[in-house]
Amino acid sequence: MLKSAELVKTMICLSRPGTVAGPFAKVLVLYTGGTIGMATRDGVFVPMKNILIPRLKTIPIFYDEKFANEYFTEEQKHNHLIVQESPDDGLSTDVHRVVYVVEEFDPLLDSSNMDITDWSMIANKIYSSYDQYDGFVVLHGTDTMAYTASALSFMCENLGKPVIFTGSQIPIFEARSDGRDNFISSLIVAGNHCIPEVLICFDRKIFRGNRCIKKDSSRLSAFDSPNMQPLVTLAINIMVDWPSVFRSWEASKFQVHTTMCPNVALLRIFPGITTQTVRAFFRPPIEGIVLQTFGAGNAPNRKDLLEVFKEASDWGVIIVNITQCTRGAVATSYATGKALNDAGIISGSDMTPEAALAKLKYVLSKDEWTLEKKREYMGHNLRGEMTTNVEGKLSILDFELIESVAKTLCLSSRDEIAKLRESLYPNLILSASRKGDIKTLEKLRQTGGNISATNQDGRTALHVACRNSKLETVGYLLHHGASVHVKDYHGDNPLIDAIDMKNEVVIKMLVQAGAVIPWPPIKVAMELCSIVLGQDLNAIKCWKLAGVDFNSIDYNGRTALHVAVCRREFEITKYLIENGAEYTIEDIFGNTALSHAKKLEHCEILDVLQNSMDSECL
Ligand code: ASN
Repeated sequence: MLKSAELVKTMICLSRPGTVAGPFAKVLVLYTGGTIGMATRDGVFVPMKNILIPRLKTIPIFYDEKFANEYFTEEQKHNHLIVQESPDDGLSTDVHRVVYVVEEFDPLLDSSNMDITDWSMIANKIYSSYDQYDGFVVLHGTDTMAYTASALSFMCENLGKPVIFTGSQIPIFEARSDGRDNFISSLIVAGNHCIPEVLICFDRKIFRGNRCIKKDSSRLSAFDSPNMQPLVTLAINIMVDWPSVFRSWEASKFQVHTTMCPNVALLRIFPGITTQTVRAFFRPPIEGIVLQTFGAGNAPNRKDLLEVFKEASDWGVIIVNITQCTRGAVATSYATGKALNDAGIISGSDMTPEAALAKLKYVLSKDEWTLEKKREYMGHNLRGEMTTNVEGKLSILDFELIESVAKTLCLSSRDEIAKLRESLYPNLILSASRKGDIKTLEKLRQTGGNISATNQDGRTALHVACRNSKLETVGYLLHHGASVHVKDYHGDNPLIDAIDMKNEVVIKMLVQAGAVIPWPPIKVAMELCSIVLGQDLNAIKCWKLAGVDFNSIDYNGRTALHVAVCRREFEITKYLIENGAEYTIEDIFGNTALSHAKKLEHCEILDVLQNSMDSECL
């Protein structure tokens, strides 16, 4: 993997890993504290200075000693480490080995002791070394990791490189530590996958930092991202969900905003909460409150409470409503929720408390913004922290295509983007349907996409799902109101696609949803005649399931049965007869299926016709 020993030496001599191109990735590790580097003193875990790097050097995956002895200077050996190269580590050849530098904070902290000053320090460190590294790993205690990651996501403006927070539940020096896996995974991803986000890596998943909560104090899967799938899954392969990666809309340089407003609080509503308690929260110098309400954003519909909220909001306190539920978002579907909205409270959608607090601190500290702008921005998706489409609003940031087209066309206003969406969404919906990607379909639908929208050929997602036999997608579309009646430019509805694909299950689903064959009888008859010619009994059965009339006649007055008898197709004849085909229909030449059978002296077929005659007589 090494390009050449010479190149490596040059890199090390420069002592600036960021300047070297080639098969190495450069990662800066900011070690702030937390269990990962703790040891026991007097029976309790405490962060210990200067032990992490020496101990890492004794763990071969974290330190390739042979390489270091050969290429690192004595000075560099102090804090430069290199991930071990291993032929069987599952890394593909395009994954680079990682040279990393560890900077230990002083003092090292249990994360419960961290605050805004520490967040700013991390932000400043990233800023000052930004150009020299491919990515950043922050070793941090788990207790407040979601708070720090949320805060950093806002403090880092126009971030273009990965910043991955990680830590552990068991110190890295212990045999069963989860820290080794979390740390090595973070290093490899930070060095190799340019995800321009603040992330949390834990238990083989990497989440968007501002979507995380610490959900478990004892299990190794300590984090969850209840309203969003992980961005990276660390299995045999490293799978990045690229379309979900959030990217800054501004084509500006990376910068950090390190001031955060401290005057915010989290108020969790509970049954019977008194007005005095609520009033106490809203006393100066408070500037922002995250209100955690019941379910989909409801609070007691009490005049006294609403008055306090309204008064505070009128003074200029920004109040953001989020749910107490772990999963889901606030909405205004209940009168109790709507009353909050009317009192000037901003919907926080599906933000976590950690993200809502961090965002409020960030927005309130933006002195250059007016109060109106601050309020407006609290309701906007700034760093992928919230889903702004819950109430049918538009959030198209997730869709790379729209984002890049919007950028290319220099579109920025909501109206312009809405127009772009109108023209692109149908194709995105059809493409998701073709792939059977229900998740994306749902996202598109929730963001205002018309599930029955047509493409240039008049085809809908349902046409496409039927054509591609995507059973689940057909079910999803039907259950979300997709029309079974839309005809494309050939006059085909989705049922024709399903028949064409001979997918009996899909045909049944469509028929159950009210689909009917859209063709005129003459076209149906011609099709049936040609199917008989092709001896395709299965296709005939599919047409039957779709509700076809086997007595439809073509331009010569002939039915499928005429053709079946003439062609001596015994099985098909039998099937047609058993399914309502009449043998007495005369074509324009006066011939019936029966007369053909007699002329051809086809005994078996005559028997079938005879039997049917007999049963008719009974
Ligand atoms: N108390 C520790 C901390 O947050 C917990 C941990 O890291 N697992 O620093």
